Amino acid sequence: MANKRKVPGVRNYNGPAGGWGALKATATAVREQMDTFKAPMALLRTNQPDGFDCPGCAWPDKEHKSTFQFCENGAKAVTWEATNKRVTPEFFAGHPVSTLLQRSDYELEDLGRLTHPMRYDSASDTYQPVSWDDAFARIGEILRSLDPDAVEFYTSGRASNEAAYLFQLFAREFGTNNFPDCSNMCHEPTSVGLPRSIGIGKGTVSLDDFDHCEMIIAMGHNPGTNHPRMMGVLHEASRRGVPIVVFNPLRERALERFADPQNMLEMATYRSTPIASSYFQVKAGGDAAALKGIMKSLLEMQEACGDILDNDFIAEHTNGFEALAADLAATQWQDIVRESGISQGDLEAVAAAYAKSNATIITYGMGITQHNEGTANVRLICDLLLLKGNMGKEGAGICPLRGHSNVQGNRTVGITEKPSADFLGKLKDVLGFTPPTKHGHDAVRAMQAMVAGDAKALICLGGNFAVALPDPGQCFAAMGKLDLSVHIGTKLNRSHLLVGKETFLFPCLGRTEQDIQAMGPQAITVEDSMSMVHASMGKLKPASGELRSEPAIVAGMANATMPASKVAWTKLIADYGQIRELIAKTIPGFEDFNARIAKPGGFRLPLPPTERKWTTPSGKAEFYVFPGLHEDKQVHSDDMLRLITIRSHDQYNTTIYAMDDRYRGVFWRRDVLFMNPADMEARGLAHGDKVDIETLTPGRKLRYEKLTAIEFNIAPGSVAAYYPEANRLVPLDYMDQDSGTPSYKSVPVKVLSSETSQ
Ligand SMILES: Nc1nc2c(c(=O)[nH]1)N[C@H]1C(S)=C(S)[C@@H](COP(=O)(O)OP(=O)(O)OC[C@H]3O[C@@H](n4cnc5c(=O)[nH]c(N)nc54)[C@H](O)[C@@H]3O)O[C@H]1N2
Ligand SMILES: Nc1nc2c(c(=O)[nH]1)N[C@H]1C(S)=C(S)[C@@H](COP(=O)(O)OP(=O)(O)OC[C@H]3O[C@@H](n4cnc5c(=O)[nH]c(N)nc54)[C@H](O)[C@@H]3O)O[C@H]1N2
Ligand SMILES: [Mo]
Repeated sequence: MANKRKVPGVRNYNGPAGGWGALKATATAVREQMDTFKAPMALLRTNQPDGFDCPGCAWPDKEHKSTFQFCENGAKAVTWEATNKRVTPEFFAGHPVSTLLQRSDYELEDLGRLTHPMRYDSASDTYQPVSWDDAFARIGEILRSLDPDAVEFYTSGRASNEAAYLFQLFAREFGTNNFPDCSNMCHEPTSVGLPRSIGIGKGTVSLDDFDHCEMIIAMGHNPGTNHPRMMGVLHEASRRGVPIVVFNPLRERALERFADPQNMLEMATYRSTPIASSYFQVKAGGDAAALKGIMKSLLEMQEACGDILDNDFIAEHTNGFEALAADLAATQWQDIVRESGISQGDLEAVAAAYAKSNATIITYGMGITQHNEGTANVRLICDLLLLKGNMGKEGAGICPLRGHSNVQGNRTVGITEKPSADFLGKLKDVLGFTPPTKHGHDAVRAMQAMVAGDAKALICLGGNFAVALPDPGQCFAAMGKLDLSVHIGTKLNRSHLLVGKETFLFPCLGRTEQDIQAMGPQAITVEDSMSMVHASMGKLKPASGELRSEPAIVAGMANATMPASKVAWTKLIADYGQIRELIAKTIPGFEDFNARIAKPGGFRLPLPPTERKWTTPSGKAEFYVFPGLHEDKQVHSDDMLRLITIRSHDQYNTTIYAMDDRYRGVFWRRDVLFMNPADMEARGLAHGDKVDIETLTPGRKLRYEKLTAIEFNIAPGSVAAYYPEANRLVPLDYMDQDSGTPSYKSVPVKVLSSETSQ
């Protein structure tokens, strides 16, 4: 690489993750968004027993007492919400929607917080202020004229349990189970796969388990950026000598080396701690093959020397071992090596380390779920854990890293398009209306219904629906066909500007802000990645006097839509404790909800697998057989590469905080394609060349032109580009059939030099 051409904004990053760079970035986030006197108050209140839950990620804290002030990306999430910048009615009056659409996603959100309820006026092509009551009345009028199943109710995972619970009551009393939500693009394979294997769609480990584990396998997640508070746990485990085995196509710096900003010695001496003890650059979509290889090797070891598997556990607690063993025996090593991109020797070494460990945790993220075989991947992880009884044992278990800070809670309180009969029965008994039983739409199906013109209205409790989904060419146009769209948000984004016949934009309180209702200040609750439920109380003065809370906005719409509603909306809003009473009566595990959140740290929802209880139909944990290794047989092309879409370090999903990706060495730009040098050479490309990318799946022709190809340490055969820009290459119907989650991390593509392609 000595004589590599210089590419503007691209350079090697040689330091560890964390360290002084993280402290500096925290200070910059504060300086650019907030008053310096307000910032310490906000940051110090984050994840404290009487403060608010960090809107950054769903990683838990011990007794909800975090060392948050050192989490760089948490600080970005808080300062971004608590910014001094505002988007006022005067601003909207001077900026027609068509001109705002010219701005980048970064520029749109950086305009600041929304301050007033607004309604789109097509004559002037501007958003105009509207009173809350007039807006609610008009929305009610339109909704009443529609078939309930033509209305989509989207949830993004920042909404509180209370807001989400009211949202699902509104939709179900209105008459539909159409609940597209961000989880459908994220951890749905977990929600679908885990119940089939172990009876519940949630992770089984607690923070304490990390203190007792003997091995960690980290698959397909980038915690230095997306779950920075997890780095403390990995740092600690590494210092204890726990092997940490990483599977990731990209060399992610935080998984290699990390300097803990709380460790005085490391900070003072500029030292860092290695994180991964072994780093395997699996091919995009190659995890199923890698997992099968590790398991095949374990069974071979068992045959050779016995005493490797936990046979008592397998006999007492599981079903289906023989079928799994037969499938693994029939799977050939050469196929495993080809599909995973990892040698037989390496997979055998992982199996040997795993065999030795008495307690193993497997952590995983989007690198596992966002594939055609996402659900199978999740279930294969379970298989590997079950073979050695690594469930319901201290220091062991499965640890999905959830995305949005309350996405797990939203699902728990009823945001699902496939509700159980039990839950619907409880709603009927307690609330007195008959909820619909017909299954509704998830995120992709909701968008497909909009594209087809069958869905007429979309109500978004947060998020950036059209930008988060694949194929903007279809999604953006479909937004314009709607009779009604309603967005509840904190900051302006592109989905808000893709207006329909009538569109309303409602500004809401953020998690950091005080929420005062008729009965006084209100707390909300959230559930973290480890099923801990706790209260969160905003402390900052709201960004504008006109803001309403999410529960109040949902209740306002529901009241105006259903004058004869059985739900006492106004009473529920006066005191959120009343909403929690309803949750306690209709959702298992929430008994004494109000009393239990009074305790700092809250409480843990029931997780039967931690007691080796399996709520599957058979009453046992189920081994799963994944036939074959390959994820799709439709695409054959010798020069195919698999495209991974990833988050930069300065981004929160579709929210772009700034234009850098420090740990990957990319600065002030996002228009790059990360490539393996050998793949570049094979295509006659040099570092810095412009390339055009084409999707190879049958169907719509998807293209992204003039990205700058850069050499990166990424598995051969895999390329990576930033989400959401690269969504123009992801087909809307290319997904995991079990869960409906788009294959955002393994799109078959062809990369051509821009000079030669046409
Ligand atoms: N600061 C910040 N925090 C966040 C978010 C954010 O955008 N910014 N988003 C939140 C949300 S909603 C979510 S879901 C999580 C996302 O957190 P992550 O799960 O960490 O998500 P990604 O950054 O999309 O990518 C994960 C990693 O998977 C790897 N990968 C890609 N393909 C494969 C594969 O085939 N196999 C394997 N083994 N690895 C692969 C990529 O190289 C990358 O390192 O973070 C949450 N927290
Ligand atoms: N190509 C590709 N696409 C992906 C992914 C990928 O890895 N690759 N990841 C997928 C994943 S994991 C996810 S979770 C989805 C994310 O999809 P979404 O959840 O829909 O998107 P976000 O970018 O998180 O939403 C940002 C908007 O939320 C609003 N907001 C922020 N805070 C609040 C709040 O407190 N209340 C309300 N009401 N609104 C608020 C703001 O207006 C902001 O503009 O994207 C998915 N899309
Ligand atoms: Mo997510």
